[in-house]
Amino acid sequence: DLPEEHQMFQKAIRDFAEKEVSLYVNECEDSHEMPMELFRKMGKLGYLCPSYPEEMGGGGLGKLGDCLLYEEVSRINAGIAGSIMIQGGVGTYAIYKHGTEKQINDCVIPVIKGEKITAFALSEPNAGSDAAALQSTAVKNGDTYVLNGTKMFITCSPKADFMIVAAYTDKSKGATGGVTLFIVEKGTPGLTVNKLHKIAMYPNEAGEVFLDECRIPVENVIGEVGKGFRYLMQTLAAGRIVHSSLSVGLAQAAYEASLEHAKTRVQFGKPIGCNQGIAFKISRMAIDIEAARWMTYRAAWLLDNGRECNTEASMAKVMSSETCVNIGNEAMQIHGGYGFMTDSPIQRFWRDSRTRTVTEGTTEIQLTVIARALGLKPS
Ligand code: COS
Repeated sequence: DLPEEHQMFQKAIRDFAEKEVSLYVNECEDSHEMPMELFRKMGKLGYLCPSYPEEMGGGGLGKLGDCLLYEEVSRINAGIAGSIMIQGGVGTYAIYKHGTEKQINDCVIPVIKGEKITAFALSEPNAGSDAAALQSTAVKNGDTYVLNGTKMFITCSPKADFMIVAAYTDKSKGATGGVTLFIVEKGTPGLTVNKLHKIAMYPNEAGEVFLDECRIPVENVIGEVGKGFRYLMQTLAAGRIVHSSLSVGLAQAAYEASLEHAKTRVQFGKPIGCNQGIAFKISRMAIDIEAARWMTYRAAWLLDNGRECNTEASMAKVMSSETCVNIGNEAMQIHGGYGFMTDSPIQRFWRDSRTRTVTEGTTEIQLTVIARALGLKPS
């Protein structure tokens, strides 16, 4: 079982998601915008960042708490869950772990309260899976750094009040010695964001971020200069765990709809679930969700207990995202023509689920991480 306090939180957040998050689904799916009002509401209730300590306004529930939140919100809407996930996840994690007290007060705490929005700007047009290939640069000039570069597919960037930006401060030292993380605030001269248009996860707004001679005070360096790539890897491992919980929640939604349809849709004089072909699909869904959920919780538990979790995070990511894609696909098959209708949630589950094996580190990257841990060197 989950610990008692986590069970209580799970119950509360499930109730909140069903009653409150559901109110924003149609509006966000139509507008392709994040629900800013919901963020503020959740911040006030202390629901936005359950992993952070209570003294900071969080729930003190560790990554396992984050997983429960994203799973329940994703069961209602994966796009909204995706935007929330950035806030207590990759968008603040490096500041929380390595930032100064001032950075935590100025950035992390307002995010926990739902007063500020953050984004995590790592990927670039030529640096997706190959994170070390990033080309953004930061050159020290007196008490500022001058940042130049382009960031791609940056979730929440169109609404971000600040973002964590990765750039090379010294290319000659390679990624592990030459990358530094910065806090770049909205309104910084030279910073522009161009909203991108996607086929899925509509409320999870994404943008292309341009940094043109952006002057950033040295106080906005996160942690130590040159340690950024290590912080990124740490951020991504934790990010893979919570990403998994979002996949579990979305798969759960598609499974529940499919189970209901299998019981109520009558063809040839009996519910379609009486056909072995359909019943077995539903059984498979139940098995895969069970496995993905517990792999995700276990990876979160390892992280919360200070244990090594890189491999388990990648394993959970592969299991949960592939489960989600498969279940999204099978849900479409089970629902037949009804699933294709734009007012059906099934087409949304199908579209949203397809993103899971691509975002936050592709399946191929996770398999590479796992293979390396097994002593193999796939190239
Ligand atoms: N915590 C702290 N440090 C970590 C770490 C973690 N969880 N994981 C790795 N590191 C360290 C390593 O120990 C290594 O340090 P040393 O050089 O001192 O040994 C350093 O970080 C670099 O790790 P690695 O050697 O594995 O780096 P690579 O360049 O070989 O990384 C992969 C290759 C593919 C793993 C990396 O580029 C990656 O994760 N790519 C996917 C990026 C991604 O997910 N993009 C989507 C982002 S959407 S938010």
